[in-house]
Amino acid sequence: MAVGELLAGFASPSVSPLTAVGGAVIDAVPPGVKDWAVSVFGTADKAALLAGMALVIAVLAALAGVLEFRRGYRGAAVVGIFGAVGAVAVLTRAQMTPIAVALPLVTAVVAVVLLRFLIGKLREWNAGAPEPGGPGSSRRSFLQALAGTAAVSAVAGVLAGAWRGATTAVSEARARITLPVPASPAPPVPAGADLDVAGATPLVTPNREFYRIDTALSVPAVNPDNWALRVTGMVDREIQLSYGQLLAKPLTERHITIACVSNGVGGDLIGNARWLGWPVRELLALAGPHPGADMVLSRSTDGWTAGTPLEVLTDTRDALLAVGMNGEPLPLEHGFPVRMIVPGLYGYVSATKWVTELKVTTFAQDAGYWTPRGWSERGPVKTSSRIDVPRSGRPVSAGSVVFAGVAWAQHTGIGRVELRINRGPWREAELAAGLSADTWYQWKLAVDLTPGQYEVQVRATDLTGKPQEETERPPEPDGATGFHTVRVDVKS
Ligand SMILES: Nc1nc2c(c(=O)[nH]1)N[C@H]1C(S)=C(S)[C@@H](COP(=O)(O)O)O[C@H]1N2
Ligand SMILES: [Mo]
Repeated sequence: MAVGELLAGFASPSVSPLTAVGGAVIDAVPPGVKDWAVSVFGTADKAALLAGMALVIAVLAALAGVLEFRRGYRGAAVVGIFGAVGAVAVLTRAQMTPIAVALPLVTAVVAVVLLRFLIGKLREWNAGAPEPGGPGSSRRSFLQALAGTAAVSAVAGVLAGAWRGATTAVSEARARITLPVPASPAPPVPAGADLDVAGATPLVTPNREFYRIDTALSVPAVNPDNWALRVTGMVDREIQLSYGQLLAKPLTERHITIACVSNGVGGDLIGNARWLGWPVRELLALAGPHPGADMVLSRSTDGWTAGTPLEVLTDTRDALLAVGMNGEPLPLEHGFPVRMIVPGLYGYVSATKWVTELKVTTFAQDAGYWTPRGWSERGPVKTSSRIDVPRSGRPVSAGSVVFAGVAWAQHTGIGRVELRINRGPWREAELAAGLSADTWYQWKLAVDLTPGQYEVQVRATDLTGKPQEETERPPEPDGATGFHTVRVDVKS
């Protein structure tokens, strides 16, 4: 169990095997039992649950030992079932990830190996056969194996606990933060920006549903009290900024849509949030970049880097050192305490989470994390559009069928969205008001369809009249292109 918890600490901070089973138990017990537990144990209810789980696990472990001793693999079967129950518990969790599902199974495999090893030693002792190491040596060997197992478990358990403690401390520090009121608030959402079509993508993505992409095996736990940002490299003055100093700056709040370069046509690695932060250009103006510098290499606590063109960070757009997301401090997964958000660029060249350094440099001298790995040095977001309803392959009834979705042309704005059916003529869709040129726009179009199969495609044109690229290309090296196509099955 300790090994499983330790692995979870690194690979799956929000759900470990134990917290998944505990959470599933909490969800499954009837409200009456929950009320009873709270009334008996008060705020120690979670500790009581964990103690109860420890008791059940100890009893099951003893049972597995006895069964395995009597007949090989019976105990292993008990452990296997236990691991499967853990995996099912993880599947019921909202924070479920493939790694989190695998961990109870890994835990069970470790437990079976240990069980078979220890029972083997016990059998040797119990057999009363001549002992190669002299009398009492098989007993000693069993006890040594047992003590070794206990010691390794204790170390793994303590490490897992320490890691969890660090994350908990950062979560608590985050909960105590009150974000300042922005000096420049987000412009109000224009009437008609939200077309409110059932099943369509919400205009602003809730934090919980926001896509997450990063290379971090464990979510960095960065305490805001120890956080500092350094501006280094080709600057007149190096700058160091604390979290408190950052919050004291006049902050700007804006709706900005960010997208991942790996987002395939029609994909969901894109989200729109209201970000609160300090404009990066103001920080850079204090540092004074040298002439000749053309890139800012931003670095996160875990060493990940992004190379952003200096001009994008110093022009009039709202590139932010962001501290807030939809009115809350950044969630840990989305870069707490501070990240970069740059309108118009894919995340891999701009949106550094857990950012701690901005190095002013040149493209000739430095490269961000993904550039030597085959991705383009520059990553402007390509104009694109998506059909969200009806879902591809889902049958709909004949008559007026409402198509709806989103379209984005970062930092330019969307001028027009059109649909075509079975490669027929393009028909213009209703385009909602945009929140800004830096966010996606909603669109919808009702089309009369008789029963049959249809292929429906969408195309966006930006406000300068430039249509999105038709040629189908994969995300690598600088973003996918092509029209999103859905197949609709219209029933009578
Ligand atoms: N520290 C760090 N920041 C990072 C990344 C990363 O791997 N490490 N990935 C980037 C990429 S590729 C994207 S698309 C965005 C995603 O941000 P999100 O997870 O908040 O949606 O974060 C960017 N910031
Ligand atoms: Mo990305």
